Order: sequence, then structure tokens, then C-alpha cells
Amino acid sequence: MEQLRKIAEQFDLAGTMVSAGEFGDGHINDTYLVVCRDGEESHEYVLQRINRNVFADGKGLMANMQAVTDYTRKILERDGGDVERGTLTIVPAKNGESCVFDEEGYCWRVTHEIKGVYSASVVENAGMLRETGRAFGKFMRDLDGFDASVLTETIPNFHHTPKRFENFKRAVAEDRMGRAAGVQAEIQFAMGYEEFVHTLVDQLEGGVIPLRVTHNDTKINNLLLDKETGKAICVIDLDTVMPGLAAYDFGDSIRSGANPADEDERDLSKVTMDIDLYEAFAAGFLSEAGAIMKKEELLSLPIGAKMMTFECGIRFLSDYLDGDVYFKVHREGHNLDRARTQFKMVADMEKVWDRMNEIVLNLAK
Ligand code: ADP
Ligand code: GN1
Ligand code: MG
Repeated sequence: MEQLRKIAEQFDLAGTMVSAGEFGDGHINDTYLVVCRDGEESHEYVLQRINRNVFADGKGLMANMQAVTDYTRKILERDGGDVERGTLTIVPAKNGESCVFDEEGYCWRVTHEIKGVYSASVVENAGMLRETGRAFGKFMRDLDGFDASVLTETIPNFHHTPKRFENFKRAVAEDRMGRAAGVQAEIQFAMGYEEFVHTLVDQLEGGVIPLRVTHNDTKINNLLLDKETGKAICVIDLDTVMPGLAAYDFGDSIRSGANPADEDERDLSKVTMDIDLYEAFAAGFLSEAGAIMKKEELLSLPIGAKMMTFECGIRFLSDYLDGDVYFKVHREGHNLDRARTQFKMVADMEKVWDRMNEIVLNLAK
């Protein structure tokens, strides 16, 4: 609490901090809700310590976030949208910067807490996924006119699946923790996808699909929904907004949202690729972004669903083999449990592959 107070004092907050508690359930940053009292009034802020093992360039990351939120705020103003809640509002530090660094070199930032909203890690109903699709589709379409050259690549090759696959093979070969022998079935499953991992980067290099500015981490809990109406309010977690593919944004939401069970569910019979949830997300996404996409790009969306799910699976499995150094873990074997759910989803997608393609094409008509 004292350390948080020392950090919070460096920002231009209204009043004085009276409490700070852990907030949200992201796997990467440390997030706190800070309450300040100013006379009778109370003000809430979200204070975050950026994970510097993951994001080496905190300044570059914050410059991206500032540029993107400035841009989306202008769109909200133009369209008469909810400027208060429709985009994140960065609270500047007293020295005028958008973040401060502590003695250990960690970057800290503050945003206004968005009120009357919630985010969910597991889908509650198809309507919620349709809204999620609409919000991420709109986010991508809104950024269609955004100048990508101002963006720092906060994690180089973030969704370069062939490089992720190389790293996975490295983790298997090194076997730092002696865990590989116990996960041979998972390793063999993943090895079967060595050719597939090239599909999207090849399409991009061949000019078949375009590079866009994308969010790249469209996990469903990175969207805030209105508590009363269930409508999408604000896309958050802008740390990975970078040049990318529509397939990445479509794909990561399917990965996280079309599975009615938890990402770390141990009972794999509960983990399924629910085609109705897939359709609901696709309908929302295409209602906003369908018009800017040609047929090849539309057909890259289901590939993105399988690619992002597979990629996340090998990222979790690599981290398990490396000794859990990247994703936050809360129990033994946590990353392995997560890898297993992703691979179960991939196997399920193979079974409904034709339907996944048909749905996207039908919706785009
Ligand atoms: P991580 O990169 O660790 O996932 P996020 O930026 O996604 O960090 O924040 C973690 C969680 O905190 C989110 O899933 C959301 O529930 C909550 N959150 C973050 N920023 C805000 C905000 N400005 N207003 C309300 N809730 C927020
Ligand atoms: C991380 O930050 P968070 O929890 O929204 C990760 C994503 C993974 C996701 C899996 C920067 O997302 O790429 O898909 O966990 N973010 C980063 O749950 O690595
Ligand atoms: Mg997040």
C-alpha cells in the first residue's frame, strides 16, 4: 500500500488516495483499483504496473496507447458517442508524462476507472459474444484510417506463429524443468501443425491479405460491457495495438469466447468449440468490419480462429516447459491445463471446419 501510494502521488489525481486493491484478472500486468477522496467526493482510478519482462519499451507502449486513445476519442466526438466511457482516458503524471518509472525500472500508468461496466472471462450468452464481435470489428474499422507508422511494435513478432513454433521446439529440446516426458501427447499433437503455422504469414507475404492496425489481444475480458444493458462500452488492454491481421482479432475472440468453459478448465469434456457462439461473434464482427474485407480476408478469419488457438496453446505449453516464466500462474500445472484446453478447441474446430467457413461467407453476403 505504501509503495502504491508513492507511485499514485506522482499522478495528477483528484484528492488523496484512501485505498488500493488488486483488480481484474489479466495474465500480464499488475492492476489495482485506487480510490481517492476529495472532500465529500470519491474518485476511482486504475493503476497498472506494466510487465517489463513482456514489454521492454514502456515509453513506446504508452506513446502507442496515447495515440490510439486520442484517435478513438476523436471518432467518438465525431459520431456523438460516449466520450467518457467509450475509450480509455490516460491520467498524466505530474511531470507531464503519460507514465512514471519506479526505482526498479517498472513503468506505471493510470487510467480513469470506467463506471457501470463489467468484463467476463467466460462467455455468458450468445448476445454477449455478438456485442464483443461488434466492438472488436468496430475497433478495427475505426483504426482503418490510423497511421500505423507512428506505432512502436511493443512485442516484435507477437503473432508470428512460425516463430512461436520455433520457440516451442526450442522449449521441448531444452526441457529446462524435465517436464517434457510427462507431456508427450500434447507435444505430439502440436508437432502435427508444423506446416499449418505458416498459413497466415504466407498469405500476408504473398499479398493475399492486407496488414492492418489491429488490437492483437481480443480476449473477451479485454472488452468492458454495460452492467445494465450488456452493450459493449470500451475496448481495453491496448498494449498490443500494432500492425496485424483481421484474422488475429477475430481469432483470439473465438479462442477465448466460443469456448463455454474456462481457459484453464481441467475437465476437457466441458471445453468445446460452440458453433452457435462462433456464429454470434462472427455476425457482430462482420456487421462492423465486413464491408472493408474482401473474400480472401473473410476466409482468413476461421484460419485465424484456429491459428490463435493453436498459437496460444503452444505459448502456454512452451511456458510450462520453460518453468512458468511468462504467464502468471496460480497453481501447479496451470499453464499445462491452459495448453490442453486450447488444443481441445483446435481439435474441435477441425470437426466443424467447413461450417466455420460457410458461416463467415454467408454472413458477408
Ligand atoms: P492485462 O494486460 O494484465 O490483462 P488489462 O489492461 O486487461 O491488463 O486490465 C486487467 C483488468 O482490469 C481488465 O480485464 C478489466 O477487468 C480491468 N480494467 C482495466 N482497466 C480498466 C478501466 N479503465 N476501467 C475499468 N476496468 C478496467
Ligand atoms: C495474455 O494480458 P491478457 O491476460 O489480456 C496475453 C495474450 C494471451 C492471453 C491468454 C501481452 O492476455 O496474448 O492470448 O494472455 N497477452 C500478452 O489468456 O502476452
Ligand atoms: Mg487484459
